[in-house]
Amino acid sequence: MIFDILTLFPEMFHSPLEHSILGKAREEGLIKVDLINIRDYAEGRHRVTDDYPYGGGKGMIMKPEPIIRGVKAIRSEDPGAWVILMTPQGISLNQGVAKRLVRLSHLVLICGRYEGVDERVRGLVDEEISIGDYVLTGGELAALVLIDMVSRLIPGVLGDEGAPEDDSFSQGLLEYPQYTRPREFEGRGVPEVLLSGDHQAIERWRRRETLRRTLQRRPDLLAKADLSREDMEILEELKESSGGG
Ligand code: 6GU
Repeated sequence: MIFDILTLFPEMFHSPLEHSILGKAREEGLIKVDLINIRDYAEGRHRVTDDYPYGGGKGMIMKPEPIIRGVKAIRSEDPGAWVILMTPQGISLNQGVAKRLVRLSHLVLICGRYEGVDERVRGLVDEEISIGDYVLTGGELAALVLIDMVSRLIPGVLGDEGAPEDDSFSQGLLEYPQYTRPREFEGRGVPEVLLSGDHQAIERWRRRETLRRTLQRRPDLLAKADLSREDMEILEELKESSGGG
């Protein structure tokens, strides 16, 4: 998977892409991240990339020409590149969107900054993506979130670190509680069943805790989840024992 990043701040990407799983994925050639400075496509002695908004108002707007030139340069090499504008006005990124994007081979992420991007950039992108209903100072952190989410879905990237199928959200539910050594810490133990060696009992306990946690914290997810008859029965029990509702 190739990620091309169009940004005014390529340095913001260095550390997150150098370490841990993403660093290893890059070393192994499973992902390739090219950082492209939008300023390199700006013209004139000062290579200006932003300007005042027509009609007045606060803040600066990113000029269209440098971004559009950058995108055209990438598309001239690979007409199949999928171009995404990172903006709070886009569709919300979630696990389903990441699963769709991982099927593509070349993503181009445009990171908006300042108060916005000239509307004419919107005309040439394939889609616009936001990472949630809050405001960031720019699209760089959002692009990193997207790269991380998509990369870990590429076969081989996670290795022994875990299987994406077990994650919170991949089945539309929250993950069950996990414990490691020590067996007792500051007077708090580990649930007995996890020490029992009874794998069936452990699976049942984990499913129940997954359902309990999702019911408590994210009941909205239960409506969309793929639940068995047994799951439904456990949920009814959990609702009764927590005092109805
Ligand atoms: Cl993609 N950009 C900015 N600036 N803020 C955001 C965002 C993106 N997604 C959520 N908030």
